[in-house]
Amino acid sequence: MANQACAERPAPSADQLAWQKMELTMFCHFGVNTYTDREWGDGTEDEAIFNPSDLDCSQWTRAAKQGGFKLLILTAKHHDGFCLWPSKFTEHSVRKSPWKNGRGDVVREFVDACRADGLKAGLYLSPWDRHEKTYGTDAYNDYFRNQLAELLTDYGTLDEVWFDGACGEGPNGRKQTYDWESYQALIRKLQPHALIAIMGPDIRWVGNESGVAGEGESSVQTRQGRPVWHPAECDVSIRPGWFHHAQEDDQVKSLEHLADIYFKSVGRNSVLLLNVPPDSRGQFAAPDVLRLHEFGRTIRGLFANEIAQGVASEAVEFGSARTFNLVNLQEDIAQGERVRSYHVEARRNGAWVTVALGTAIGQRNLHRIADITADAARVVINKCEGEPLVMWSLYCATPIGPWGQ
Ligand code: FUL
Repeated sequence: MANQACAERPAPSADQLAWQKMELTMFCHFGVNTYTDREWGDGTEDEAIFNPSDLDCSQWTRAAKQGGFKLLILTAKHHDGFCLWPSKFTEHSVRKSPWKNGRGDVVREFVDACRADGLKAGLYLSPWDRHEKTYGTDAYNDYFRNQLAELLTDYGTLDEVWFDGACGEGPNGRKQTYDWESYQALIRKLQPHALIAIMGPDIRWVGNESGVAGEGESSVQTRQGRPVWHPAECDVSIRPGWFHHAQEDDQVKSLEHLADIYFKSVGRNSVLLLNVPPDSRGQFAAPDVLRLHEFGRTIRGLFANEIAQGVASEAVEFGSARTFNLVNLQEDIAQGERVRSYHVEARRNGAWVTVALGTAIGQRNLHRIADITADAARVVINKCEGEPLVMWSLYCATPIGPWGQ
């Protein structure tokens, strides 16, 4: 649960804090849709179609690491109801697939690969189930809790459980009343460190699937009239679809687009959840792997040439004129968010000019600015709740994507 000790200024729980500091997380959409070439299955898919020719989850984790990603989330069950693990509660799973003669378990291979590579693991479990016959009745809530319990008990520590709010009709044409409270209580009991995303209290959907947070995105949100810590997550796919479709292999987002997403998510105090879908072999396709390598190299490169760093309102003298085009600001969010308005100034020819401005800072704010040559810089805090706990740094980066607008 979020630390609500100070009602006026909420702060993250230790698990939320660790999650926010990861900044880069990855979604992996994989399942029967990978084989039917669809985005939403209808629940009538034959289990036999799920048959990865060469599943290699360590290929996913290697590529994720190269890209700088710290946590991966697998779609254990999507809306079609097909389970990537051999659930005891349904026949509609890998158990009925020819893959590994029905003895395969993608969830197991996934969590093992994450741990072997030092990455955190999370699972997506769709409450909407278009296959399960009990869907639309009370019995489905038991079914769903049973499946959750399997996943939360049999696969070691999980760091995130991701629920979307999709609630369509099941195979009987009925809709389900989800018992969210009981799902959440079960997660808290069985995996107290797992953060509950979207339909849960720990992680907030940013409100679009383009990977873009609002300027001044704040982790402090009002719930029932009270301020609470509810940080934003930006989910977006590296491709047009969430699942792999071979005909989209040439539509992997450009490096420029991904860099822009980085600045508009991580650079706006949010966690990026980038979807990279394995193909029918059970591996990331070559263009995605290449892009992840490029992305990791590019993001690391942004911060390679530091010009100056300072804290709060201190003015830092460079000693000589230096050129910079990237401003990084961070708050010590363990103490909550304090800054509510700031601007960044540089001294050029003896005069201070404003080069960037913003409202909330939080975990990180990044500003891509036009090259400026100056001999000193400072951050002016205009509005702050208490003492500002701000660190800032300036870089001379190689611009990528939209810059300085
Ligand atoms: C949505 C789903 O309907 C999409 O298929 C995808 O899984 C996305 C992340 O969440 O609610």
